[in-house]
Amino acid sequence: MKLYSFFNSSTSYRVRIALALKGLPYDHVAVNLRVGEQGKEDYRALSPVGIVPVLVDGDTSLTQSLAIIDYLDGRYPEARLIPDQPLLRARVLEIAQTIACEIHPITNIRVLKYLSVELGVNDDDKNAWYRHWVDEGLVAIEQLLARLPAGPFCAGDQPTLADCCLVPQVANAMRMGCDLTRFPRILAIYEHCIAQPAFIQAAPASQPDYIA
Ligand SMILES: N[C@@H](CCC(=O)N[C@@H](CS)C(=O)NCC(=O)O)C(=O)O
Repeated sequence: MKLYSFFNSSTSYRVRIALALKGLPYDHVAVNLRVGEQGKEDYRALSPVGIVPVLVDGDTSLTQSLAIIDYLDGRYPEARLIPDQPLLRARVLEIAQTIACEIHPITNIRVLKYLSVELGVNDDDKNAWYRHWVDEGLVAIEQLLARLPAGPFCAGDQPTLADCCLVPQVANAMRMGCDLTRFPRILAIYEHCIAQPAFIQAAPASQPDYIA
């Protein structure tokens, strides 16, 4: 398998965690978002929207981190990241989609770039936008986590898709200077996860394209 990824991309980080938790080897292909490599024509043939990650497995090429993880879970079921049990599955998806559908799309690079380049929003206001939507999403997630089985991970004793999404979102929020002190559950899960070998392997600083 081949993963097109950028070290700091939270969506690439989601898939890297899933691959590491499943112990699946892959080749890393760096797509430098800082210089716009995601917009190049040959890359758009793989990712029509012009985003990372892209997973290539044999002749199959897939975009969208949640779809990729769902594919990996079906094709390489050890260890399962999206539970079978209907309610637990829905709860895990609830956390994942709150991040992937409510927070991430409006705090993504091209949205922030549009705010500053097209609408003339200054850096302070752009950062306020970012922090506002992250804060609102994390307030919801802190409450949603209380509905899941207690444990060191989002859904109890085993990592799931919810952790694959939560850890990169928290890492980004920390990098952007968000105040997370009101989210003790989220922080406890984050601290636990980042100490696990698979999460260390998937972290931005462990990637070959990492820039300090
Ligand atoms: N919904 C997509 C979002 C992917 C996405 O937006 N990735 C970001 C990096 S985290 C990206 O490539 N952004 C490039 C851009 O906005 O130009 C997924 O989950 O894979």
